[in-house]
Amino acid sequence: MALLSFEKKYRVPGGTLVGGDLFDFWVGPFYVGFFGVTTFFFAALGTILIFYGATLQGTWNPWLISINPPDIEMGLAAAPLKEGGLWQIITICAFGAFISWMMREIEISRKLGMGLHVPFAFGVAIFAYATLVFIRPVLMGAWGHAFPYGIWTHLDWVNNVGYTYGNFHYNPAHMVAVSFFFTTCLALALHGSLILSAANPAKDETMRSPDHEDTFFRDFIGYSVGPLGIHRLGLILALMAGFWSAVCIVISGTLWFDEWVVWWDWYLELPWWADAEGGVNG
Ligand code: UQ2
Repeated sequence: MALLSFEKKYRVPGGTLVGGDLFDFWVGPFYVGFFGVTTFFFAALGTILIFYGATLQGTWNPWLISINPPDIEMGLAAAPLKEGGLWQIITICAFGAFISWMMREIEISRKLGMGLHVPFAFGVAIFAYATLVFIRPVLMGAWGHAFPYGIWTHLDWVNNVGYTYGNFHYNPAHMVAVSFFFTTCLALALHGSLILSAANPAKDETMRSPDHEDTFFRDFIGYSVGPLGIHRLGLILALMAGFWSAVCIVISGTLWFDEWVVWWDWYLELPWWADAEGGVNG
């Protein structure tokens, strides 16, 4: 079905969670909905407050603008506007916008009778953000443990927090997360190249079918995960990358306080070589 006639058929009232028919309309290509309005409100307010923070800071250099959380000494209190309060309100705006955006995805999915995979996946991204600016700071007792909203300052934050735990790459959950990121790249590179090799034929050549795609991998490695399976695999790999990223940072400073390399001492302390000559107890 041509896109325009499809949209005419499916752009019908209903499926909304909040607001009934009130915001159940489109502006150009965009569905609005109650959550489109709230997304716009929070995104606009948050952006204006970032610009206000830049004027307080006295720079318009985009690399240097930074909205900083309150000092650690302020704990979990509500801070004065110019001492981290701006960061707190901007964080609330960010959550408002992100959650509204996810709710809008849910409404659109409902309207079209689709699964909720897209909003669920976005929810994992929101969870990872929440881990950094809410869950971990609350567990550690201060908003000052959250990261600053600045292009260079957030890089400094990642660097400094990483080195607080020695070489952060020894964090086992970080290892798992990185492995998922790379495996996601592997899966997408395989998938993208396979699809293009079959579905984007040269001029005057014929398109190949999903059977060709399956057969390529069965010939190649004796196994094909299948045209639906590759998308299940891709989604789970990507979500696991985000999930384990959140785990690796939330355990740093809450469950584990030492350098991450020390965590591996359990390996050296395994009884069958700990007491041997040259072992940790030997
Ligand atoms: C596949 C298949 C696809 C694909 C890809 C594969 C026809 C169009 C890429 C091959 C993928 C495999 C064997 C899994 C690799 C495992 C990891 C962890 C990367 O079989 O079905 O559909 O796109």
